[in-house]
Formats: sequence, structure tokens, C-alpha cells
Amino acid sequence: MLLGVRFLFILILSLVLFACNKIEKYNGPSNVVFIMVDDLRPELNCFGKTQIVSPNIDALASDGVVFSNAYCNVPVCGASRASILTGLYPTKRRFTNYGSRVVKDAANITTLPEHFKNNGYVTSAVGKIFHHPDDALQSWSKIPYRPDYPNSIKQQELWRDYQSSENSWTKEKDLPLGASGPAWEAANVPDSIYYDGKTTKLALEALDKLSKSEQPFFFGVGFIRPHLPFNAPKKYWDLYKEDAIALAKNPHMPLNSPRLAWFNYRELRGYTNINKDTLPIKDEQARKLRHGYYASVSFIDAQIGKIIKRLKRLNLYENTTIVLLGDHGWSLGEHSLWCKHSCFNNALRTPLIVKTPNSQKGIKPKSLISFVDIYPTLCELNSVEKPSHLDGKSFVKTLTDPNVEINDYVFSRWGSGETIKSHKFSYTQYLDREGNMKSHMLYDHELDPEENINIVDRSEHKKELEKLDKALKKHLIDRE
Ligand SMILES: [Ca+2]
Repeated sequence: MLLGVRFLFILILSLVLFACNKIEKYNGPSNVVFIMVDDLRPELNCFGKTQIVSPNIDALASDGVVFSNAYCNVPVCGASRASILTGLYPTKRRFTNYGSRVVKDAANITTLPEHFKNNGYVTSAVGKIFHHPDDALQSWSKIPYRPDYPNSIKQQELWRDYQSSENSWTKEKDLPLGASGPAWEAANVPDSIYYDGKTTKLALEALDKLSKSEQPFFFGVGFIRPHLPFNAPKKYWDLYKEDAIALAKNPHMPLNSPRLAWFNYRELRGYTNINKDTLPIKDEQARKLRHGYYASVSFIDAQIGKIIKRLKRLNLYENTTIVLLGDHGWSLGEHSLWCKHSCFNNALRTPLIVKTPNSQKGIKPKSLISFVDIYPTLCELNSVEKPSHLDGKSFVKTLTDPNVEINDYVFSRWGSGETIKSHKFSYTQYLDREGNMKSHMLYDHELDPEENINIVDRSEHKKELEKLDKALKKHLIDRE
């Protein structure tokens, strides 16, 4: 009897050790699922916020690694995606706006999925990964699916995606590019009616096929919400009581901030139910916009949940590297601003969650991470040699040790603004064409994380300012 118990104990112990060993020893190319969510800011529970319902992203975060100090390099879709997917910094000439294309700005550069393809991976995608559906098509083993391609490459068709009868006029074929409908919609329809629901359905089918592939795969899934307009099925709007939605606590520009830091969020003003002048958005409408943003995030969260569930069902979840990121942050009325397009923290700080077969569960590394670091990290994780053109650094070490620091500074730019961020400070210089400084702003993120007081003229920060100025100047020279 005693021998029997001992045998059973040894057997269980062996099985446990075998299981642990299997995970710990996993060391080689893993499948990669690369999930991009348009205009997602870290307004999620896993980033310490409480207003948005996002159980699936939060569950992924608790299984993976959450980067609370991750920064995009340029806060607009096209430029940011081109930068992430080439691993190159944006400059004054390259990746400057939403229309930026890899094939134009970095023609000879091997993109991240292309590099994986060249190294034995099958690479495919559904939805919006590159901004333009026809950009860098050499990246993929087969042309990715998007609802706006190849039938049309009119970008606005993708973003409009209105499904209620009162907005059917937006489907008119001769509507000029750039003409929009309202800034939100809550049609009482199933998920599958909106583009992101269609994307999910195709992503699940693609995963079923990829699971049978003999090659490892790199699979991109790109969601267009919570990009404007905030069109999402009504059931996601119903998760929130609009009256209870809190507005930004600082709906004013920072004290002493430069005029150049302000902008009139033309993107939002382009929607038919938003006033076209320079007046601030009224509280009632601000609350509706927040409601729409939250509903859109919850809609996408549900789609991500379906993808995770399918990965689990296919027994791919444990040994797949899952990367979830936004392409930049978003202002929800803070500083009286909306949308991206600024050098404020709300536009630059961006969600990044990474789960790998070997990463520690639920850790939150403190290191500053730059989005140009994603490309080299994925190479190192999968034993793929890094191409020589990369600007960033691998942050693989942070996936098992949250105290490792990768960068002293991260750098972002928008328009004439160049930003350097350390743990404590964010410093932005607005430069003219010749590189001369027109104005600048400095925020202390330890004392003033909301960036309400520009302290650039305070003498006590003179030494720190000189240090930041020197590091920024070096970066501007190095990256060119
Ligand atoms: Ca975007």
C-alpha cells in the first residue's frame, strides 16, 4: 500500500516536472499573433484605470507582461505603423503623417512580417496592420484580407462602417473622400455586421488553417475601432451608463504651455454632428464621445476574446507569442483636446502587452519601451537574426525580470514637436525648419502625471533640462 502511494506520488511529481520543463525549455521559433488596435490608449483595467469594460484584454494581460511605460514614436496611424513595422524612427522626412507608406518612405527596408517570412514563417493578416491595404504587400505569404481591399482602396470606406438606416447615406458611392457621417453609431446588430466582427470571423478561420501549417506562423489581426467614428453594436454601449461616465479632470491647456502645443482636432471636427469652429466640445457631447470610445473598446475586447478562445481550443495559446498594441494614444478631452496628433503623454503613451511561452505571468516592467523596440524583440524571442537597419533595442530581458531597464529615454515626434521622455520628465521642443527652437515644454511625470503645469522656465530644473536637451540633440543627429 505504502509502495503504491509512493509510486503515485513519484508519478505525479514526474508529470508536474515534465509539464514545467516543457514550458521552461521551449526555446525556438514560436507562432506570433500580432494584434493591433487602432487608436487604443491605455485606458484599461490592466493599466490601472477602471472605467472601461475589457475582461478579455485584462485576462491576456494577467497571463502576459504589461508595459505601462511604452511609447509610440509618432502619434498618427500611417506613420506609427510604418515605423513599428520597419523598426525605424520617424524623422522630419520619413513617416510624417497618416498617409505615410513603407514602400515610399523606406522602400528597401525589410518589414517585420517580411523578415519572418524570409526566415521560414508563413505570414498573413486580416484587418488593418499597415495603414494602407496595398502597402508593403511583399510582407505577406498571401495578400491580407481587408474589407476595403482590393475592391476599393478609399480609406474612408473602411472607417465609415455605418450600419444603421439613418446613416445609410454615407454608403453613397460618389461621396467625396474625407466626407464623414456622425462621430458615433450604436446599431442594434450582431458583432458580425460591423467590419471588426467580419475581421474576427475571418481571423478565426485563418487560425484554423494556420494551426495545420508545418511552418511557424506570424499572423496579424488589425481592428479599426476605437478609431472614429465610434460605431459599435448597441450591446457594448449598454455596458455603460452615460450619466456615470466621468469627464477629463483637466479640460484646459497646461499652465504656461506653448501655443504650438494646442490644435483644433480637425479629425473629430470632420464628423457631421461635431461643431466646425474652434469652440471646445461641450460636456454633454464629451460624455457621449467617451461613451462611444468605451463602447468601441469593449466591442474590440470581445473580438480579442474570441481570438484567444480559438487559440486555446487549437492548443496554440501556451506556445504562441501574442503581442497586443495600439498604434498611438488618444486624448479624451484632457487639455481640451481630442484625437491624437500631439506631443502630450495621452497621445504618445500606448498600450503594449506581450505574452510569450516563457514570459512571467502578470508582471509590469517599469522600463521605458519605444515602439521601435518591438521588431528586434520579436526577432530575439524567436531566434531570428536581427536585420542591421533596426533603430530599437530588444526588451526580451524585461519579460522575465520587471526591474531591467532598456532605455534611459524614449523619443517621439509630431509635426514640429520633438519629445524626449525619461522616467521623471517629458520634454518637448518645437522646432522651425532649420532646427531652431521656437518654444518648449517640460512636465514632471512624478509630480504632475497629467501634465498640467509646464515647468520649463523654473530654474531648479536647469541642470536636468540641459541633460535632456543634449540627449535630444544627439538623437536628432543619430536618427537622420
Ligand atoms: Ca491609429
